[in-house]
Order: sequence, then C-alpha cells, then structure tokens
Amino acid sequence: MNEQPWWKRAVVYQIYPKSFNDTTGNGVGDIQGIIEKLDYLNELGVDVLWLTPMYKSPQNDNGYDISDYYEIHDEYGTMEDFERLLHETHERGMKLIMDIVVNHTSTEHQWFQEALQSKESPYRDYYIWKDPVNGGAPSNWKSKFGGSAWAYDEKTGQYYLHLFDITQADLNWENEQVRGDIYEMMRFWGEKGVDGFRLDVINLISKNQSFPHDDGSKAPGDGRKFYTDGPRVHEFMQEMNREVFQPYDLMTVGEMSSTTVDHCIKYTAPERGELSMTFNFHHLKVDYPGGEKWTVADFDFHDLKAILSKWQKEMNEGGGWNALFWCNHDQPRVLSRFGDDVNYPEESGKMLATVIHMMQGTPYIYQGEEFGMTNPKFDHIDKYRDVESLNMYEEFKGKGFDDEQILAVLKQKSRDNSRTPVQWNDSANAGFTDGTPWIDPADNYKTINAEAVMQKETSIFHHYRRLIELRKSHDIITFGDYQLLTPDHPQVFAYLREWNGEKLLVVNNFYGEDTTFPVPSSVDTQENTEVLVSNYDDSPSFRTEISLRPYESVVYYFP
Ligand code: TEU
Repeated sequence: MNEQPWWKRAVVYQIYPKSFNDTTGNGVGDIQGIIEKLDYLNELGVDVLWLTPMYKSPQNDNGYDISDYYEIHDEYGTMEDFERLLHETHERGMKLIMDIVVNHTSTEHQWFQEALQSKESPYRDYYIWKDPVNGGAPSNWKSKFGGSAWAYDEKTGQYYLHLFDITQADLNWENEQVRGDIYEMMRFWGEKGVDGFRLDVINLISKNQSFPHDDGSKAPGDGRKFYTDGPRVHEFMQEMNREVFQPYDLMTVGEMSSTTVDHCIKYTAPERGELSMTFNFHHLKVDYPGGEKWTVADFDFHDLKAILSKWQKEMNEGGGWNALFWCNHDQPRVLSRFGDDVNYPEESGKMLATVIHMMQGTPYIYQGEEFGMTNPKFDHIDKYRDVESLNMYEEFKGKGFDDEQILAVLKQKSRDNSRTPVQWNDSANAGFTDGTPWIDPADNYKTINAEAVMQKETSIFHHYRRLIELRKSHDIITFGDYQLLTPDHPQVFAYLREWNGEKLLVVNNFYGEDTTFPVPSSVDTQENTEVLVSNYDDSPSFRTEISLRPYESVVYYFP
C-alpha cells in the first residue's frame, strides 16, 4: 500500500481567513493570525491546510471574486507574509493548498476591464459575450445568487455571462489564450512551493456553446444541464493536469457543483490524469425539500444514509477518490444541522465527526467544527453579510414574505452560519479581534471556544484528534470497502468497513432517544472485541444487539 499517494491518508483543515484570527484590529482575519495558530492546528494533527481565496479582490463574494491572481489582498497582509506562512507551515510538517477560482474573475480584473473597452479588445473573448435576443437576455439562465445570469453592458450593446454574482464574470474556456494564462498563473503558485489547489466550481468551466434556453418543466431557466460537467471539461482537466499539476506534483480537490458519480470517477481515477479528489454536495441537499434550499426543513435521514453510501460504494468500485466533509464556508454548521446543538452538543458533535472520519476518502474539517461551533442564529437582517443571503432577502421581500419568515430561513440556511469568527476564548469578540469584527461572533463563545475544549480531555477537540490519529494507524479506515448495514433503521446509521481480513463496525445513533441495533447475522464478528473510539466514556463492549443512548457512537475493530 506504500505506493498510494500521500493525500489518501491525509486530513485537511479548511481556513476561511476572513473569520479566522485578526492580529491588526481591523476586524478582518489575516495571514499573521493564521501563523499564530499553526501550533494549535499541529496539535489537532491535521496534515494539510486549505486557505480560501486570499488574492486581491473587491470582496463582493469574500474573495471568490478575484481581481489579481498574483497579489495578496491587502487586508490579509503581503506576499512576504504569505511566504512566511508557507514556510512556517512546512516547518511544522504540514502542507498548504490554495483556493483557485477560474470559472470567473471579478469584473475589476484587468482582463475584464480591457474587455469592456470595445468588442475589438484583445481581451473581449476572455469572457462570454452575446448579443441580445428579442431585445432581452440571450437565454433564461439564472444566476446562482438570484436574478438573470446575463448582465447587459450599455456601451458595447452585449450581455456577459455570470453564473454567480454580477461582479463575477465567467471566463471563456474555449479560448486557448485564457487557458494558457490560467496555467501560467497556477505555475506561479507552484513555483512558490504550494502543495496543491482546491479548484472552485471547476466542473462549470465548459459550457454548451449554443447557450440554449432551459425549458425544463420543473425549473425553467435553471440552466445547469448546459454547463455542469460540460462537453470539454475532462479535456480541460487533463490539459491542466499536464501543464500544472503533474510538473509540480500537486494534490488537487475539485469542487463539483450538481455533479454525478460517473463524472467524479472520471475526474479522479488516477489513470485519467485529472484531479486527486472531488467534493460533491448531494448529501448536503437532504434538507432541501423538492430541491428548494430556501425553506425551513428537517433533514431526510434515510436519504442522507443512502447518498453517502452510494458515493462510498460507487467511487470505490470505479477507482475514484472522495473528499469527505460535513461543512465548509457555504454550508450551515453541521452540529446545528444534523446534530443537537442545544441538548447534546458534545455527543452529537462527536458522533457526526465519527460518521465522516471512518469513511473512505480524505476528510476535511472546517474551522471551528473541531470544537463544536454552531450556527449563530442571527435574529436581524443587519447581522448578515453574505451577498447570496442579502439577495435572497430582497427576492423574498419582493414576493411578499415578511422579515420573520425570511429570517427563519436564513437562520437555518444562510452561508453566514459558518462564517462567524472562530471562537478562540471567552474574551470580547471570542478572542478573534481587538476591533469590531466584520461579522458578529455567535453569542455562545463564552462556553464554546478553543481554549476551553483543549483543557477538557473528553471534549470534541480531543475526539477529532483521536479520529485523525486512528486514520494514521489503521489503514482499513483509508482503504477498506464499505457496506451500509441500516438503510431503513429510523435512528441508526451503521456501516461496515472490510479490508485484508480486518473489520470495522461503525454504529451511530443520529437522534436524542435511546434505540437498539441488532447486528445482522451476515456480519461475522466475535464478542468482546476492542472499542476503537466512542463518545460515551462507558461504551458497551461488542454484542450482537447493541443498545445506544442519545447520539451514541461506537466503533468496533475486529483485527
Ligand atoms: O461555491 C459554489 C457553489 O455553487 C455553492 O456552494 C454555492 O455557494 C451555493 O450553491 C449557494 O447556495 C463556490 C464557493 O465555495 C463559494 O463561496 C463562491 O461564492 C462560489 O463558488 C462562487 O465562486
């Protein structure tokens, strides 16, 4: 197994710099703030740090709108600061990957500014421009942040495409020069010594070149089928791999919007030379009834198990590789979403961690998840910052909803739920800043904070440490086959991992009531086996009928 790439055994930690740690007092996190916390991250035991975009940006989408790929955004620090961070990370034996956003640039990027000058500009074709159709937009596609995906430019009389915010113009990947410039930029970061990339919405870069109307009966104007995993996307990934990833030996993770298992196998099967691994979001849509995100809803437990299990099984069989995660900067906090952040924060936080960390793939931890950060439950629209949330607020106001109704949805679904400052200690502003934070911390920071959990041996933090250690000592966690044992149990998510004659039985109660799990007779096990990890200090030793307390989670290892 030693010929396996290093990142298969790795655990990644995601840093959202804006909310991580502020050392200048301007209310925004910075690079020096990350450096200060490297020892903490090292103690947690993670192998790789992923930084969301830190490039120069007008920050309309918190850095996913890049205006210069070669510069560090000044609120975060300088290029020298970045180089020091990279050095200090490497000194501690960790690696660092950058977030690369190349589906679009900010409209403030020089390429777009040049393109705006005239239709003849050499940069015009760097973006996607279309003439009006019947005096309106070229197609009915919608932006993912609300409204049309096309914006009209008065001066030149054409529309440009923006799948996200109006200030995020989609690049034209059909243009070879665009691709060449992007690869050159990526090599610049490769030369600096970064260890890999997380590639933002990379499966959207190849569009159906007729940009057709989407008449889909369920969601007219959705448009996704014309640009998701599009016609030339695998060709582009292979080109990028040859031009950049291979020469610098980079680890890469693609963020795949609305993708399929078949495509993700193609993106990640090693012999195809595309990416190391992929994020997909299907398991995080189990609280979108009928596909609708903007509604208050419980999650569908049956679907959650089915979807995660499908990806475990099919990616393994197809030779692909999953990135495993519950949360990121676009998702609500997992503890508030699939756990119980009021009655069982410790138990459910640990249980959720175990569920993901015992699966096949490379786990990602989102800042603060390791000690049980929750949604902030903001009760006023003034507290929200995210462009998507603010757009939705306006859209729903326009449809006649009142504040109370809209806030109930944002409280559950807003991306700001995971963007509040990391709660370092119980001092003012959770120890994140001496100034005024760009977004308020959740007010539970007095009790839920990194300092407190590090001192307590039985805390969620130490549970995460243990899970990370186990991945290093038990290859079955990384490589074993996967089988779901409880597709229909109303409360239990239990699965079996098998590898080289070893077995791992992972049993989790997803709810606040006691329950039992009768181990299927097909699972050939012996009594009194080792409990590898659990979330109660007196978890039962193995028997064929396992009783579980609220959110109880036990992992049995059969060598
Ligand atoms: O997100 C891509 C994406 O489509 C979603 O996760 C999106 O935020 C969600 O569907 C909205 O409900 C990536 C980045 O992670 C995100 O922060 C950026 O805003 C987006 O791309 C544009 O660059």
